[in-house]
Amino acid sequence: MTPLKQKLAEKIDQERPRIRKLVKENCDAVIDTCTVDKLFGGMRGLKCLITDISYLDPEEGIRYRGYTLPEIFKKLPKPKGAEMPYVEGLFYLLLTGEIPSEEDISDLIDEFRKRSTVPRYVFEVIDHAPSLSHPMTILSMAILSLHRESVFDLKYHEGVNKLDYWDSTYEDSLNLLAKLPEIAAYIYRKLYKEGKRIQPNPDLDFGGNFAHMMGIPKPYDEVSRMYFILHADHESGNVSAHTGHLVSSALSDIYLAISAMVNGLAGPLHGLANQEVLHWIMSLHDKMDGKLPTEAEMKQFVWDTLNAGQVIPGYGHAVLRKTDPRYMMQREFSLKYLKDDMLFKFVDMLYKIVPPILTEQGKAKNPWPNVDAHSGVIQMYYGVTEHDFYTVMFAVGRALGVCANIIWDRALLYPIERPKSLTSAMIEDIIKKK
Ligand code: NMX
Ligand code: MLT
Repeated sequence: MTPLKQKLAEKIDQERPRIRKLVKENCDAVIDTCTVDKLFGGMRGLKCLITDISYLDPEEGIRYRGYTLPEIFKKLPKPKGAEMPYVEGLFYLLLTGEIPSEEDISDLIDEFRKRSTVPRYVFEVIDHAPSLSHPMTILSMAILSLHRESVFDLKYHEGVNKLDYWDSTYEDSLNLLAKLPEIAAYIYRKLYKEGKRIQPNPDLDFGGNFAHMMGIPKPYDEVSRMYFILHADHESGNVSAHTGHLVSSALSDIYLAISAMVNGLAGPLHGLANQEVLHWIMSLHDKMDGKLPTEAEMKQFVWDTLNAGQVIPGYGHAVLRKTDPRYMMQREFSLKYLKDDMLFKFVDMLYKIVPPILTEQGKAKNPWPNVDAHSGVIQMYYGVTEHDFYTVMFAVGRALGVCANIIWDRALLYPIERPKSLTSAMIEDIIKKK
């Protein structure tokens, strides 16, 4: 057993009795109640999911295993001379709750390297995707095609003990994560760079290798590390994480679950918002003919979008009630490296103009920007000008958190998810009786 798997096995042995006791001794304790508002309102805020991997505070933002993002970026080990930490280190933290040592990271880099060979048929799936397929559709199909490699599926059909489900899920997760940077980068090269594949460099880390296979020189490796870490997890209730959990709760393997996760992320109210933000900003940029709009022109542009019955992409959030710290970290990065970039200036203006307008309109509960309001301009600055690709990178990052969650779901033997539904007439009846 590798040191990481060994550590995980020990943690699982500690956690299992704790959770069993918690449930056994408190099975009737009330945590939340489901009101009609929550029932018809997309279960907003309903406390009905569990994860120990991350927690989203409405005011503070995300914590991974108890650490804020600034703490994560400070504490996790970095490649020599780099500003951004190893993505491998983040995965180690999400999985074990511990900050890894340099040695732990080099073991994990090695593990990923051994598992990184992408089968030929995956490239063929990408090559033969119907023309005009969105990159997220192609990513989902590529991941789905790997289903035949599942170790979990094999062991399950051989008749494995349920206490060992996590073990083969861990194998599947590492096998998939090791391949994702190359799959994503190849989708990019196939769609936008005449299909010219760049072979992986076995000496590089997760983020560094992705940048290399995209064909973009340094410091894009730093951007990739930052991007994957920022997008890795956002507790369990968001559509992508919840979908991954839900699908895997049927004991569907990691390939089925992560492919489904990708499909959820591909919606414009979720991860696809990063692409929408760039389409939206570029429509104004093109109209302005290279000039920065005045404050009045920018305000008009925002109001025109709202008055057309559309949302302002990249603004608002179901849980957050302040500026997303993931936005702030990207803003700080941009102020350091691209403060004179024209598109950054658009984003900067929107940061000042949109929240008061959304507040004046009085609908959005959170008028502040989320992660997607910022990520695209950084990508544009470093040469990834194809907006439709941005959510693919979100998906690579998100897979790290969702895989860690699914491994723990299996370890703690969380059951198949199956809430109860009612008809609307039954709800009217319940209310009448009250
Ligand atoms: N622009 C215009 N209207 C908005 C916005 C916005 N950015 N955000 C919320 N509203 C509206 C919303 O459509 C709803 O209108 P109505 O009453 O007519 O149905 C009303 O304000 C109340 O919505 P909230 O309770 O504030 O937001 P909710 O929790 O339902 O939705 C989002 C959260 C994120 C889906 C929503 O804020 C939104 O559509 N934002 C724009 C898309 C976006 O940036 N999504 C990315 C989220 C982050 N991610 O990566 O997933
Ligand atoms: C996410 O990162 O998943 C988004 O911010 C959406 C959410 O948390 O609801």
